[in-house]
Amino acid sequence: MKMLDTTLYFITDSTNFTEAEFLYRVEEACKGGVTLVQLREKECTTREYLSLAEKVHKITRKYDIPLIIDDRVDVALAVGTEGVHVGQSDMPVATARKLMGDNKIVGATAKTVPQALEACGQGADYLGVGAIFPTTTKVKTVLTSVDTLKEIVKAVPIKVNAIGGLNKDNIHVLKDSGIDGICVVSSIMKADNPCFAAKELQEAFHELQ
Ligand code: TZP
Ligand code: MG
Repeated sequence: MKMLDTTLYFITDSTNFTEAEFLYRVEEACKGGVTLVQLREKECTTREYLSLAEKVHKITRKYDIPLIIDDRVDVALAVGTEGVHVGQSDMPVATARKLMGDNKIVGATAKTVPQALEACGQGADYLGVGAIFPTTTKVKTVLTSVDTLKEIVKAVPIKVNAIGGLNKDNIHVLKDSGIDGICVVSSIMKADNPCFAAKELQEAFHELQ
């Protein structure tokens, strides 16, 4: 049985950090109560991705938090992480599912109801929907309205997380949207204190329920 708590889904960004500082921040986020971690690297070589994934996996395992690899099924399989996340221009969910097997977590990005239905039909365990707000994180995305987010939540039986520009002071817009959790990069990655930031986000999300 796959354990999947998407309440506070932390997506990493190592840009502008030394490896030591990056790993320290990931560990602090784990201590602060994130429920899922995604390693998201856009610039590095495969060798570097593997090496970093192994180091991050060592940390997440210590806290019993599933580690998802963005985009790269090969890296996820090689390191033995708990899952993979695919976007609309990455490998289709059905292919990722076939390669990963039924016991691993496969997540997908969806910005519309048809995309959500397709990903769900192909075996996705959860969806990341957004960007809800403009983001400072390097990503090719467009804004998704809270109304579309709500339609997606109603359309699929799997977990749905909101993503994009989310912080403790703006997630109130997601009240009554029916989402299962939030995905954040900057609010934890760039926080003065990532552990405290994770705790505050957990509290803010629970206040919405
Ligand atoms: N997909 C849509 S928005 C986004 C991704 C990966 C980045 C979210 O980053 P932040 O810093 O939480 O806005
Ligand atoms: Mg991708």
